[in-house]
Amino acid sequence: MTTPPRTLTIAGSDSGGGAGIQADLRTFFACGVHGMTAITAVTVQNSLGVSGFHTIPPEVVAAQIEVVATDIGVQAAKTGMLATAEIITAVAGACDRVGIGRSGVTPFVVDPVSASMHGDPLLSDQALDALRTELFPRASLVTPNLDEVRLLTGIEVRSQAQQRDAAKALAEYGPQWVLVKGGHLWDDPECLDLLYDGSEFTEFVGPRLEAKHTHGSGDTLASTVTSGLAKGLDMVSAVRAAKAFIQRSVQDAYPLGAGVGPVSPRWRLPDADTFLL
Ligand code: PXL
Repeated sequence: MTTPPRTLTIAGSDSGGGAGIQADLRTFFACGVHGMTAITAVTVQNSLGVSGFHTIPPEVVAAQIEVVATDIGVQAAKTGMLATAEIITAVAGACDRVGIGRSGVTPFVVDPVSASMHGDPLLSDQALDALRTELFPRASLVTPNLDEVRLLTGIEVRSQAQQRDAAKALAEYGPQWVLVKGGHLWDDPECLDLLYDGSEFTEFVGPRLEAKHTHGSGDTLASTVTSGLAKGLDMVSAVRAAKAFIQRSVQDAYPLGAGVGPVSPRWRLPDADTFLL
């Protein structure tokens, strides 16, 4: 057997198995890459929300990145929940040392996770600034949803035209590409994800799916893009593939507990339900 492309997620654990590290690893597996983890925080979480979290010391986060990169190698990396400014600074330093991000050769997807879908904070207020100034300039791609756009830029997006303004504002922080996800533009009958490279826009339009169970959808999208980049796809192709992947995974989401269930890539394993029976 040959070794598959390797991807690294720098993110938090979701004890309920819906989002975060757990969603990323599931997606990496479904996309045919070997997933590795630098865990930043352990959340105490079920389908109803996050009731607390414990952060990992910044130097331990950095060390996780460095040991896997120097031995196993990383073809593309992503971030999820980073929790604190100190962790973000440690991640930026470790990524520079191993060539992840724009100062190196390894594509780096920064998903600026700031809160759970229930509104529970996953990032301290001081950390927003660190995200903008320390990670965005290193990012190959940033993937904010509209709530994150508001926190990061102050722009309240209510139309597709304002989505373009937001992409331009975010590009000022120095990422190579920006993907402004339109899923939270609830009145829009379609769902536009807008990709911007600082000069040109590429539109990815899909139907607005009536979905109750969408936990982990942002993580799954970013992990799919990361997998595509690890396999050598260009950014437009990786985002196009990821949009198709997340649409299908939202359709396959399942109920879990009393709250919100996770999106699921199990459609990639058609016989999983009957296997072992
Ligand atoms: O879906 C965003 C997210 C990322 N990472 C962790 C989370 C969540 C949402 O709840 O808990 C650890």
